Amino acid sequence: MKKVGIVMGSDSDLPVIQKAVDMLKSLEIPYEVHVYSAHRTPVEAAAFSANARANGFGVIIAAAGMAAHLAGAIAANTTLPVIGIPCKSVYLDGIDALLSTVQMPTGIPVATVAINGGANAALLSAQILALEDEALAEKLAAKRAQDAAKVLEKDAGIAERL
Ligand code: RP5
Repeated sequence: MKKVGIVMGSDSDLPVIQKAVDMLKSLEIPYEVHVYSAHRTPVEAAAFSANARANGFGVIIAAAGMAAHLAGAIAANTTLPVIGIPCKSVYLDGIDALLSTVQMPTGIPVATVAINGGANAALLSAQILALEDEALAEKLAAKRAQDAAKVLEKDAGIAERL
């Protein structure tokens, strides 16, 4: 199976990335995690992205906060699908990173998930890899069914209590 590359702009983004890592682990998807910044280490970020396809990656997740250029900078150097996670910082509740990540100009797409949406970034990358992997597609379908069963259990509990 191809790997998921996970890049965060700073180790302060780790709590968000941890959610993505946990989800990938639960689905037994191989991954690699790096701290590369679009601003502080632009050369390393570009090199990782430019070599990602040759290095066995199928999708890249890029998480950054504030003026979050990382996902766009990663996407600029690869035609692999790039999923951006806008991270919430202390000042603007993540709206700054959301707009920076989602508003990519035509030609260089970034699939942006919710602010701090680490788990969904992992699930979306799994769905992309599952296009060519029937066993993974079945795992994802089973997870959806389990999640739905949990909601229906809660529904029954609430109906009983109220
Ligand atoms: C961004 O700036 C990082 O992705 C992080 O979310 C934010 C703050 O970085 P630190 O100052 O905590 O390293 O580039």
